[in-house]
Amino acid sequence: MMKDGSLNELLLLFLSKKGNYVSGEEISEKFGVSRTAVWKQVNHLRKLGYEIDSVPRVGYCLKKSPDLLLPEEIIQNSRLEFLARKIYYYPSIGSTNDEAKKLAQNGAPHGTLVIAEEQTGGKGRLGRRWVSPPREGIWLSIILRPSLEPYEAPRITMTCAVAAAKAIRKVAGIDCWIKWPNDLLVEGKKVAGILTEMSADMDSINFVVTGIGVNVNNTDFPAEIKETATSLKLVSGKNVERLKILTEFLSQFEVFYRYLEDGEFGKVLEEWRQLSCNLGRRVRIIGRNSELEGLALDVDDDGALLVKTDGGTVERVLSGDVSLRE
Ligand code: BT5
Repeated sequence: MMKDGSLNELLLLFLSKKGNYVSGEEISEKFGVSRTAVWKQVNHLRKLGYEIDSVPRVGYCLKKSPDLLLPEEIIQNSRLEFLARKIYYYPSIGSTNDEAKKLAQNGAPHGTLVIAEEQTGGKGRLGRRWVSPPREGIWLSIILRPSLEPYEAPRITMTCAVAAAKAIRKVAGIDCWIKWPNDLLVEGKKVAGILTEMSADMDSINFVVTGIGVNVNNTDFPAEIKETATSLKLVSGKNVERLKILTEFLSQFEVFYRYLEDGEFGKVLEEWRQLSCNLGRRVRIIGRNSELEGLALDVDDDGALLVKTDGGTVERVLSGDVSLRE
């Protein structure tokens, strides 16, 4: 009934009949296992936090799920096409991006998801740390095999940002903004970050791993990010269902990713512009070896930020960290 790596069929059955009783006999017949084996599985689910009623001679009834990001929950609660055909789920892992890269190198298909309840070595850009405490946020990587040129890869980060900002707005009802190139902000603080990594040669992409971390129910952050980070719970004052944010994000991602693949990136760009908190504002961009200040005019097809400097020239900035000025 439950082998490692495969879906838990009993959980799928309970989820599909949530709130209704299913008899132990029906379950043991369906899966060809003993009633005791069913009982053991039910207890296993209870240990995970599932509230399951059992009434003698009537059966079992799933009353409440614990908001875990289990593959069965994602499948049951969304209608996805290319994402989530394969989902790797870990209660704890170093970094979902690192795991996804390994899986991709070993041939994992387009759309594979890697999800963890906790990351012990979550990564930001340039080797920075990404704080990823257990069950408080969404720590997810998506393996993609896009038909894009390597220089077009930043489009994937933009697509991801649009999908995440829209999902947060829709599910949590919170004004969420995109800060170029890879942050999502709420009330001026960072609520999510995106890390896109790529394996490519000169003119073709082998695979892309796009990782996103969203602070959902965090109530506290380590000292070094206390002033700059926030979560959906801190902003809304209430718990937000991670599973709802995740499934909405995945379905938005499918919609916008399709535009990207169909040569309609303009549609993604249009949404990105609407959701951007940079455009029309003064920015200071700190690159690896340089700094630049000016007015953020627009973003182009390749994800570059166009900045009008005080000298009047327009610079095309491909990467860096932005601080917003007045
Ligand atoms: C990012 O980098 O914002 C990309 C974060 C990507 C995280 C996801 S989680 C799933 C996947 N697996 C991974 O290992 N990573 C991806 P960057 O722009 O470099 O920002 C990093 C900086 O954000 C840090 O130096 C901190 O200042 C701050 N930070 C760290 N953890 C944070 C958090 N949970 N919330 C807000 N800010 C954080």
